[in-house]
Amino acid sequence: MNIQWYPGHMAKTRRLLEENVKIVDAVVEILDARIPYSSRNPNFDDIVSKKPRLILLNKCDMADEKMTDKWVSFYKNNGVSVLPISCLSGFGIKQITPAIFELVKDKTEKYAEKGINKSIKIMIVGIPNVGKSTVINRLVGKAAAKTGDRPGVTTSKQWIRIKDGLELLDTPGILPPKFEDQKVALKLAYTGAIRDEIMEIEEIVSLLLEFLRDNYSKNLSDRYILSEIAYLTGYELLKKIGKKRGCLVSGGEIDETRTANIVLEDFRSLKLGRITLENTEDINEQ
Ligand SMILES: Nc1nc2c(ncn2[C@@H]2O[C@H](COP(=O)(O)OP(=O)(O)OP(=O)(O)O)[C@@H](O)[C@H]2O)c(=O)[nH]1
Ligand SMILES: [Mg+2]
Repeated sequence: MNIQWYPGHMAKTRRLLEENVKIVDAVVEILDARIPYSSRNPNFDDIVSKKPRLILLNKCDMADEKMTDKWVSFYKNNGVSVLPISCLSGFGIKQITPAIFELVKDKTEKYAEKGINKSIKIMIVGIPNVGKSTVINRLVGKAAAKTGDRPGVTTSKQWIRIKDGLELLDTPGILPPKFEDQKVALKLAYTGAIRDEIMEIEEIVSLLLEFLRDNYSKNLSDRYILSEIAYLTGYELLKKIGKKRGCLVSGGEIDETRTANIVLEDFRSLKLGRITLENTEDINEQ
């Protein structure tokens, strides 16, 4: 299996980020709380390295609460400013603006000394579909930026002024040009950062089922009313779920593609519960 996606517009976006980083005061990087390691694009470290940075772990409403706490401590212990948030529930949203001003404190103090009245410019970056535009809309209090439940919704830059002397730059999501590790690519596929059309869905969902079997077995067996799943492979689990759901093609065979789509949709719509796909302890093995 090989998941790869780097269309031409991503190279264009990289240039856009490189040009605009020069004129911003700080960068807010948005991650998906379900994959706080895999949703980091290592390229951002090169592009935005010289600017103060705040990390937002978005979509906390979908992630395992205990794991989110662990990830927040992990980043804090590594000296990174981080806030867990949810655009859906509103959790943590009020803390974002103060955290941004804390980040650029030196600059605003200098402005104040010199009597300069200049707004602070922030660039929002992140891989596709993590909620960059939604965070901006939350902060501005209206639908100023286009959002959507698929990767690649924002296609160019857009400056949005929010109340407190802050201007935010929305940017398109970009993935690294190459996935060094297919495990990372897989998690991006589950969470919707990579277009579904390019994936071998039965295979990737079988692997998701193995992860759930090992880490969230109760969620899995409750959802599909399964028993004794510990020794089943992901593919066997897929077949079992297909049978339970009556996903059959003519001739009585299980419709694996349809079943895989059901499971993926259940995962993405929280029907399997709040799930975090990676642990702070795993990342050394990545
Ligand atoms: N459950 C949940 N969904 C969210 C949250 N934030 C954003 N979303 C959803 O995630 C999807 C993607 O949001 P966008 O804001 O368009 O993501 P983006 O990062 O701007 O994506 P691109 O512009 O394609 O790179 C939308 O369906 C949002 O409604 C959140 O905190 N929780
Ligand atoms: Mg967007």
